[in-house]
Amino acid sequence: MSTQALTHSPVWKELQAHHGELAGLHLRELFAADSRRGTSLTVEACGLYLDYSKNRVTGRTLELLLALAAERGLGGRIEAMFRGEKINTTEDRAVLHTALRAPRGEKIMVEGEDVVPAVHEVLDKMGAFADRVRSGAWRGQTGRKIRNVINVGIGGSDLGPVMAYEALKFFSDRALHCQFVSNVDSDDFAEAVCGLDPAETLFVISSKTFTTLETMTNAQTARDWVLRGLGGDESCVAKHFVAVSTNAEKVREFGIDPANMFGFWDWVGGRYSMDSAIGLSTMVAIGPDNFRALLAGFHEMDEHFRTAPLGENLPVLMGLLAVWYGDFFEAQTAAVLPYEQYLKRFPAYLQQLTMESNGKSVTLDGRHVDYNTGAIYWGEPGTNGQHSFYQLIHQGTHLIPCDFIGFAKTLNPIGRHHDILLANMFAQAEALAFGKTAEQVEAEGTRAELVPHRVFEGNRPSNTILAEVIDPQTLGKLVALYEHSVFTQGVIWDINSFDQWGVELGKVLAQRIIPELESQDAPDLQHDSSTNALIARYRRMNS
Ligand code: G6Q
Repeated sequence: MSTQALTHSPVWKELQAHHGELAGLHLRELFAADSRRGTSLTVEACGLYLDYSKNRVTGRTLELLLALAAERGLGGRIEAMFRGEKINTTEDRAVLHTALRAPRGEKIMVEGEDVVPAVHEVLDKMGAFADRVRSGAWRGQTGRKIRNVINVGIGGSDLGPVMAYEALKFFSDRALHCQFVSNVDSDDFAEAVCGLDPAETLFVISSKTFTTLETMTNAQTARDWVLRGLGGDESCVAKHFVAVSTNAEKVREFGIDPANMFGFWDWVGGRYSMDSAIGLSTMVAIGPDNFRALLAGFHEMDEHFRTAPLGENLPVLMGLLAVWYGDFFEAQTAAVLPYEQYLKRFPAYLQQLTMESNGKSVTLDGRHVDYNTGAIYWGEPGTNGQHSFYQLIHQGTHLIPCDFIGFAKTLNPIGRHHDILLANMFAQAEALAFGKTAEQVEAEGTRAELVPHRVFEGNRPSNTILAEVIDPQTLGKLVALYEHSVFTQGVIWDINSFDQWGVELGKVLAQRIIPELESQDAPDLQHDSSTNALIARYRRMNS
């Protein structure tokens, strides 16, 4: 791989010059100049159709971006990840979420050991457990069937499972009521268990480390709630709690039978873990076969990412376009707009995946970057967003590249809903790209003073991803698409997309402040004047 600083590379400089030439060009002109643009700037792979023609790019842009990828050694870096090299250098770990979805029989070596058999052993154990809960063979302490499954976890041990549960609700067993508790805010726990009977409730404590403050606090509260509800006999913990963790000792200490612990490995990063045992609650909800289909979808996209030429590679193209906007157009944010209600938590999931991965400002060898890295990701499902923030995307001063995600078919065909929904998605991408000129507005007879207010400049870029229907396999493909796009961006920026040191400082400071809030005697506060005053006021308000 090139060790030359990114912004000094000849390709980078060419991209800068090219951006200067292209910045004044309108998408209207690009489309007018090439009647085939809308079909040629597209790629179809793994059942996903990506239309990237409404981006501010030409053939030359793509050539240069692909040259940049080659110069940064993207192909070699992809191989290194799949091979299990320790590319997470600051934590000295391999990055092998791709091994979690490798088919039985494939070989992936980590420190001399093939990890694929162990992956399938855990999946089989999860499958047997999920079947027992779903069939009613697993009973609570009083012999009652489990009706409520509550995943307790946070960050990577929550966002993937919640997103997948919501996305695949159609495929879930409706006799089971699934809940997710993540926030240390007691409101979260209280509302999740409101009206539930502990005798019918199973908690899945999902924590890689089994030491995370929020999760352990909620797990302890859950334990108390179950014990209180079931007469205080400690033996009920084994019937109402299972754990997903890499820390067997802590799990045992909590009172969970290690036979009911589902393991994973340090080469699975939290935000890349929804397809590991962290997906246990997802599997209980949708069943082992659907979970396997989800994994098959992930794997199909993995293979595409690994083998497709860079210019026809969905995650690579999306990653390079993100670099193009972030570094050359100085776009600060990117919107993800699923026109599928089942994907309502997908933007929240992507926030962690993208921002915890690429929100970095030093290179792999510790030098401060002199270019933009990861953008701010956000979004809401369509059409709700249209009646909220789309105004700013259409007429505001910020350039916000958008990803529209839609499906040809709905799982709930009712009347005209789906055609109306998709018409809106196509219309928004069209309006953003082409806008409406002052001449067009005038020709409609608009009063002169209103014309500037009703002009849409257009030239707002977007991708459109169209797939057949939201199902387990497609969800796997979509998530893997974004995972690998994030990796592509990280490689170009020469950053470690797999650590998250930025979350540590606040955790440490909170541990210092907790006793200052709880102590009986006034603490000797040694923070800055603002933090001191806030703590003192909080204490007064609670006295
Ligand atoms: C993700 C992060 C982080 C992690 C949570 C929960 O990549 O590592 O979000 O998932 O902090 O950690 P535990 O699973 O260890 O409780």
